[in-house]
Amino acid sequence: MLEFEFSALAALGLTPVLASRAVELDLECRDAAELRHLMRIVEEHRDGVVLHDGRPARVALPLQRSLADRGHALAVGDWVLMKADVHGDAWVVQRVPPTSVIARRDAAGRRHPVVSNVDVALLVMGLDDDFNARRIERFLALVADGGIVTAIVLTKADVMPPAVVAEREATLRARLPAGTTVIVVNALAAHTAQLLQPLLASGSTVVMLGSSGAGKSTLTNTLLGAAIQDTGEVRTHDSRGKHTTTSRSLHRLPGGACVIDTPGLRTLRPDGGETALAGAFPDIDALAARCRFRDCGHGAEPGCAVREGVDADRLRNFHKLGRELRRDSLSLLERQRQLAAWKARGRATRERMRQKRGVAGD
Ligand SMILES: Nc1nc2c(ncn2[C@@H]2O[C@H](COP(=O)(O)OP(=O)(O)O)[C@@H](O)[C@H]2O)c(=O)[nH]1
Ligand SMILES: [Mg+2]
Ligand SMILES: [Zn+2]
Repeated sequence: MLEFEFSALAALGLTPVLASRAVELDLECRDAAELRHLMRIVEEHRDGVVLHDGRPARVALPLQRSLADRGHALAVGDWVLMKADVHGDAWVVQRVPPTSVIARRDAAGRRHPVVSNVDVALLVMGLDDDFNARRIERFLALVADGGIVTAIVLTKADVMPPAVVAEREATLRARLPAGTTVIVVNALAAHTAQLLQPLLASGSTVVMLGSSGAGKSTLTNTLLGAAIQDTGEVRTHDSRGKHTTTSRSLHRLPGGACVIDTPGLRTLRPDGGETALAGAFPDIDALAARCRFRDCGHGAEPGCAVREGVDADRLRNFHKLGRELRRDSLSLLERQRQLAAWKARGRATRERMRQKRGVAGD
């Protein structure tokens, strides 16, 4: 039996789709009479999670196993079914299939979810030495797959000379497809919350992504109107922040949206194949139709409309990300083949053992 109050949870980002998925999942649970609660994960730690009522919970082993088998894991933002045991300890027993997932791959090609059930992604980048157009394109590829509204937030406009701010903003706007939202802010200033208001609809979930020191936690605090998230001093010689935010966490804003602050992602490799790439580079996708050759690789081919119409460094980054994505999906296939081979070998060994025992027993 599932207990939840829709209107109360809607303020935390619960949608009708997620609620009906939760009800379905509850009906599938073996013990129909057992009381389960619909909860959202707001923090993630090594040994468990924190639920939206502040309660720490551990993840039941069967769920851990079934998620791992499918290459999934729980993330902040996930809706889950929780039950309390006889000691009153909370256990996460089911995960409601999320409506959106942002995942990255590590250097070995393994997939790691970053956050679930997100409506808006704010790609936060400093206008200081943190500024890097290629990295923004990488972040755009990271979030391109899930129907997530994306805005680029350029911070530290207050500490940079106005000419540099203007030049960097213009560079980015010229390079990215028209219609990309770019907002220039001082993350410390209270009025920045008003600038971002159109992206913070009540009941929606917003995630802050960006490298360490970019101003994600500062922005989170400004939106919250309170110093909740730790912010770090930046080492002055290279603008890199220390990793002060160690786990992702979800907060409710006064205006009714939820915001998820994240630590800087060290290895930022987008997940998802060619669709993520096409989603992040819609201009290239559109121009490709006008290339002379239908199978144009936008390399050295004559009559390439992409090479003509797209910033050269952007095109180089597109090719680089494409190579990475293909390599990752290849190594994933390779791992799946290995796993299948191990399983088959295990089955064969068990079969031999059984036959041996059978022979011995005769
Ligand atoms: N002056 C100024 N400082 C900022 C701005 N954004 C971030 N900072 C500072 O940069 C440092 C790193 O910010 P933090 O929010 O911890 O970065 P995070 O790693 O992305 O969470 C902190 O000392 C902030 O005060 C900004 O827009 N203007
Ligand atoms: Mg932080
Ligand atoms: Zn071409």
